[in-house]
Amino acid sequence: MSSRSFRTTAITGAVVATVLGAGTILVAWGPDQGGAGGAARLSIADPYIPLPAGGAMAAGYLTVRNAGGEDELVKVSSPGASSVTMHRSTETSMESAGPLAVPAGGALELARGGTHLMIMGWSKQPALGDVLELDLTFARSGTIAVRVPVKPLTYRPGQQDSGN
Ligand SMILES: [Cu+2]
Repeated sequence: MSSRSFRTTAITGAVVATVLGAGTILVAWGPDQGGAGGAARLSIADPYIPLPAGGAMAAGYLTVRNAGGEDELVKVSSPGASSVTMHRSTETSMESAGPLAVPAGGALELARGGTHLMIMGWSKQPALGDVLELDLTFARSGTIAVRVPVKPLTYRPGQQDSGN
C-alpha cells in the first residue's frame, strides 16, 4: 500500500458503468438537487477489498463521487469487522486520517498508495468472492451502506472481472 508505483488516475465513466453492472452502487439524493452550494449528491464507485494475504488486516478502496455540494466522510464501520479506520499512506508508512473532504462536484478517492480504509477484527476471515458491508457516515448525507466485494490481491478497478 505504500508503493508509489500504483496509479491513482481519475475514475472514468467507463469504469463507473462497469460497477453499475455489478449492482454495488447506492445513491443518496439530498432534498436539494441544486448546484455546488446545495445538498451533497453522493454515489460510490469501484468499492473493493484486496484479499488479505492471511493477515489480520485488509485495505478497502472506493471512490465517493459527488454531484452536489460539499460533504465530509467522518466515520466508517462494518457489521463484519470490529474496526474500520481511515488511513493515509506516507512515503514510508501510514497514519490515521479523517474526516475526509468530499468536494462539491468532485470526488474523494480512496486508492492504492493514497488515502484508504484499514479493516481489522474480522468476525470471519474474508475469502475471495465474499462481500463485506461498509457503512460510510457523512457529515451531511448520513450513512450510506456499501457492499464491498473481496477481490484478488492484484485486482485493479476497471480490469476485466468475471467474479460477478
Ligand atoms: Cu493503512
